[in-house]
Amino acid sequence: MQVDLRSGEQLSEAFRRVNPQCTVPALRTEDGAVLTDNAAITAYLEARYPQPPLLGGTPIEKAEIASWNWRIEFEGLMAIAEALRNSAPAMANRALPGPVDYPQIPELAQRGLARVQQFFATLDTCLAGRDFIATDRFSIADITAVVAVDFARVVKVRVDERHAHLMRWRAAMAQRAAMSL
Ligand SMILES: N[C@@H](CCC(=O)N[C@@H](CS)C(=O)NCC(=O)O)C(=O)O
Repeated sequence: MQVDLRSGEQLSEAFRRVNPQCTVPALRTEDGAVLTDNAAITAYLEARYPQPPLLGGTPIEKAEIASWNWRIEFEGLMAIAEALRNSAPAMANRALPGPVDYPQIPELAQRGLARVQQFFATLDTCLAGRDFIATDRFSIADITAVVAVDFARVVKVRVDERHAHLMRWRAAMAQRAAMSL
């Protein structure tokens, strides 16, 4: 099911019946459960389809990947959302996702932008001398980071020559078969 966020379909009665939190993504599993958080969907899919492991193999790999994935969500995706949602006229009163309206706080948009710049610098430092973000293998952290780096375009932040490692990594990610689906 496609949900058009621009026209507010996530707030419709039909979608509220699927996910009362009015957010995407939502995944209905084969046995009818509805999972409404990225973390839950990721955990379910890894358990259901364990190969290749995207959440790590060894205990320390699992920990490193969980740590980086959380940082990318918190320092990257949430910073972008903070910048966008507190400034875009189309999101007036929609500063947070969900069924409750919240007004924009312009200062949070400014802070969000600063955090996005810092996030790009953090990823660039992380990728110096390595091919993947969390471990020496491709993981969910790389997937989340591709989404975050690309999504930053909505607040006009792009990878440039200040981020040589990040640029190399993003070009390598583009070569992966799944990226051209
Ligand atoms: N609980 C969800 C929240 C995801 C989320 O915030 N989704 C945003 C789009 S990326 C959304 O549904 N926004 C709806 C809105 O802006 O009203 C998760 O962690 O996966």
